[in-house]
Amino acid sequence: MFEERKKEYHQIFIMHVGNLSKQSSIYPPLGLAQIIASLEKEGYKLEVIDLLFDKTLERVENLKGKDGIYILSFSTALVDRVNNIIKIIRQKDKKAFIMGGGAHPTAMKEKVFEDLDLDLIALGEVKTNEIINALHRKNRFQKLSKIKGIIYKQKGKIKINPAVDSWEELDSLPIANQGAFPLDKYFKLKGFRELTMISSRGCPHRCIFCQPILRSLFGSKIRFASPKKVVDEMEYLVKNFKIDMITFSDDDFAFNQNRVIEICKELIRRKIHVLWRCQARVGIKEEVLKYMKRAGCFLIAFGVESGSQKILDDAKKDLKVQEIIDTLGHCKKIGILIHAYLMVGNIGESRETINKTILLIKKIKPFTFNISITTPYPGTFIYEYAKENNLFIDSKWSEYDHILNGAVAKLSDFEPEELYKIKEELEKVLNQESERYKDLMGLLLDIKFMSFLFWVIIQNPSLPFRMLRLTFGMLVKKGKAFVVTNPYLEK
Ligand code: B12
Ligand code: SF4
Repeated sequence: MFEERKKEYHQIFIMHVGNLSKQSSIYPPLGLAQIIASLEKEGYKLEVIDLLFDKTLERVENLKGKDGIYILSFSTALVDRVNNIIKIIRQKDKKAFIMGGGAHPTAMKEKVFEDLDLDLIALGEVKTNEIINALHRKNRFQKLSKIKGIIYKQKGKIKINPAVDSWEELDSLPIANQGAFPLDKYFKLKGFRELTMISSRGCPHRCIFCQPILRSLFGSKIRFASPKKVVDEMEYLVKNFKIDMITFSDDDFAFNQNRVIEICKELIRRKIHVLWRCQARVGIKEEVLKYMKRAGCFLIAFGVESGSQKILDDAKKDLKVQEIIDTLGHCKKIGILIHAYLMVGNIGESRETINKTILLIKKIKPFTFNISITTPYPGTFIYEYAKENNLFIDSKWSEYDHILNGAVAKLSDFEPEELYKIKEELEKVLNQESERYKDLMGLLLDIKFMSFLFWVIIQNPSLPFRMLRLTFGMLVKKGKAFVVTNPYLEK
């Protein structure tokens, strides 16, 4: 079979289209790294083009692709850049087959073809191997017509295939090949060696600013990698890339708390000493938090969002303000640092609800934070709400970034300019209320944590220098450095 494919071999380009000057966090892209690993496993040779560090698109202009297959993955904020990239590819490679996937194409479906001259889009977790195999056959369109979850153009006509109805077990996937990207550039830019992992896919919750796009990406059920597979991958990252820390990208790492305990036990049993952090929903039990700390988890990021119960209820967060106070209080007691994701400008936001958020900040005192302006991304319930109620302000796709921009619709009492001011006001309160030095001292005085750190440093002797620089940077930048890790960000 492979021989047959080799005869009609196409060059395959994997393109990371990120934009350094417009991106708050910098990581090698996990979705593409996963695709690379799967294609390499099938024997395909790939050209990986990381455009993140390129201000201009000169490298795309210099590409020598002929009859190439181009794989792009992007969120809404990147649409304008993707558009420019596609235009250049079309000029250079007349027979190019350009495909896109990730959050934006999945949300927009066939409407994406109105903005972008793509040949095919993948809705969520589609098996890229099947598409590439089909493209290597003479009767490619006949083969494509059998693949679920794709929309493609055939002689200018849009063909919509049925949706994906079964998803792969995470344990059967190869480890994402993050090493295919220029990791040293990433590490140098950030000042520390950090990679991401994802140990579960999907989120069954129903928050209106986030769903149902996640269900379209990964299905409505949450899938988990087994504790063994998770720890195998952590060990692989430690051994191969000498990393300082691992950040889990799972939407809710602790959805299954027994699994978290099993992962921690496995890490402890195999004596794997690595620092890690994750994001999770409020509600993790104290016992689980204790295991996490013992196994190297030093920070948890929580979707706190608002101190107003009404805002939380209207956003269908299924969360009580008191639960936030309790879980974050347990973290403080146990000595796990807290990162709080907060939002301003949700539907119904008013001076009164902002004051409630300020009261909550005064209680939870997070170590670090970020505040986003509620952004109705395509594929979310609030996007539909904003559309139906004519609330959108005329914005470019590149402004759909809840951290760096975001006020693309008037969802609340506040005008966009007022939201930026409120964001600044909350930042001030967060910095005043934070107990950063106390939280850090807590870690330094924790004998068990320090002996864990001792073993981490034995394996990674240059870590203390980077840790000091990171901590110093974070204290100077007042709590935002963990999130805004990109010094080249355009203000
Ligand atoms: C982790 C994460 C990040 C990390 C990424 C770290 C990393 N190492 O990649 C960081 C912090 C960098 C990030 C940044 C942003 N993010 Co983000 N992020 C996520 C999160 C939680 C997980 C992404 C992930 O790693 N998934 C795991 C991988 C394996 O899946 P995947 O990327 O979807 O790829 C798979 C499939 O989709 C498919 N696929 C993907 N591309 C393609 C292409 C082709 C051709 C094919 C065939 C298949 C295919 O195959 C892949 C393997 O199975 C998602 C929510 C979610 N659960 O998806 C939000 C999410 C994608 N992010 C979102 C947003 C808004 C952003 C930011 C704009 C916000 C911000 N300012 O931080 C920026 C955008 C940055 C940019 N310029 O693109 C939104 C996107 C909404 C939208 N319509 O755009 C999401 C959906 C969250 C949400 N619900 O709002 N993010
Ligand atoms: S905001 Fe978090 S909890 Fe809510 S649906 Fe999205 S990922 Fe799940």
